[in-house]
Amino acid sequence: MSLPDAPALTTPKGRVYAMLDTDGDGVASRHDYFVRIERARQATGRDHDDPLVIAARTTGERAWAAMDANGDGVMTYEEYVAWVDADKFDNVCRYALGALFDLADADQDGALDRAQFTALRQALNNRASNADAAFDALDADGDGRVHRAEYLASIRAYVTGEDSPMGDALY
Ligand SMILES: [Ca+2]
Ligand SMILES: [Ca+2]
Ligand SMILES: [Ca+2]
Repeated sequence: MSLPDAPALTTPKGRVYAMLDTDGDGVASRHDYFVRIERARQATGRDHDDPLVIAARTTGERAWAAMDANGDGVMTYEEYVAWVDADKFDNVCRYALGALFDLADADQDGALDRAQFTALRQALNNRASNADAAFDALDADGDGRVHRAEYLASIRAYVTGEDSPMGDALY
């Protein structure tokens, strides 16, 4: 298996892809993808049959099926770059990302506090070193909470290459 070109890891899509490659072997596999959901389940203390866990798996299955179009269990970096765009984010990714956000939102009010946000990021294989910076960037009004819509909008802007001040902090 060939690793993605090193420069790719400095681009938004390269960084997202690196996050999706949970075991770091250079290729995002189906196993990598669902390990992230399972880690989020464990980190948020939810049961396997929790409706939110089931929703995360269902939206995850849908997203993975779209990303791994040829169904070989692997989404190469080239496949990911060719696939992801604003339309895919709006119709596929946002549901999977939103369902993961909901796992961490213990009181289901649509916002995460710093501890919940950090735990979710770590479970999803985001870099731990910038968790505080990411939270501060997303918590624009400084009320100590990051809202679901802001979270999704920020990731969308980052992945689709729009100007995103918190993109670097997020990933
Ligand atoms: Ca991998
Ligand atoms: Ca594939
Ligand atoms: Ca909440």
